Amino acid sequence: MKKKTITFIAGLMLLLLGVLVSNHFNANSTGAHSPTERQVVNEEPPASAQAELPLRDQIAKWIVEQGQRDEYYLEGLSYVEIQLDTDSELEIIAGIDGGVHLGQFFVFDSGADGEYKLIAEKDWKVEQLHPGMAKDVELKMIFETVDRTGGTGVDVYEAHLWYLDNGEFKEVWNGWLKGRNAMLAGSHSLLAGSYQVIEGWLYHWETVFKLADDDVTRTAPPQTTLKVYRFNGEVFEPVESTELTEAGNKAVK
Ligand SMILES: [Ca+2]
Repeated sequence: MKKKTITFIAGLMLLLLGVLVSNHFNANSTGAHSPTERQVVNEEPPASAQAELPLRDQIAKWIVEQGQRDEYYLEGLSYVEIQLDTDSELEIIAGIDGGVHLGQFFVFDSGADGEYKLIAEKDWKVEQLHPGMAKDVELKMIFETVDRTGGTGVDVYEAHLWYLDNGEFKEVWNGWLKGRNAMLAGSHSLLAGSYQVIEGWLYHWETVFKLADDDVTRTAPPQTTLKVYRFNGEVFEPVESTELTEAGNKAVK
């Protein structure tokens, strides 16, 4: 009987020891889970942490969420923050450079809720995102963006004039600054263009040189044409040449 009692007590002690050791390991293993739980949390950061993404990543996200296309070459993304209108928030111009004549142009405006909205998406390949020459026409700040288009044997630089009106992007004029055409033998040409905006009128000149197939030899005297536009409160609309002729006749008289 004594031996049985000793065995029973020893067994009880072993059991107790077993429970203690088991609790100890459970406590440790619970501790070991903590970092895993933190990792899971890290995979889905709270909204406040998402708002702290680098701006370039945020812009890429807005383009994917708000853009018209299914896919974008986001590796070619660049942007500038810039003041384009009369509200104090900066607007954002972004561009995607997808190759020689491929690209997109975006303008984002900050809404009343502080969220940036995509207000313009154009298939323009823009080599300089910072817009040029803001013109004050009827108190509207008008900007210039030059887009490079073309294809095989054709290379065109086209100016686009635009402004923001209460969060709306409005293109008011477009015209060529340069055009090289070497697509077909016997009809190569070079176009050089320029424009000026003066007191609500826009003057656009184009000079065309016909070239031999070597793209150097001029085969005819250059031809220059002038087109005149007047701002109608919305866009620059062409002024009829008869109207200009009548004005010219009056000036001569
Ligand atoms: Ca602004």
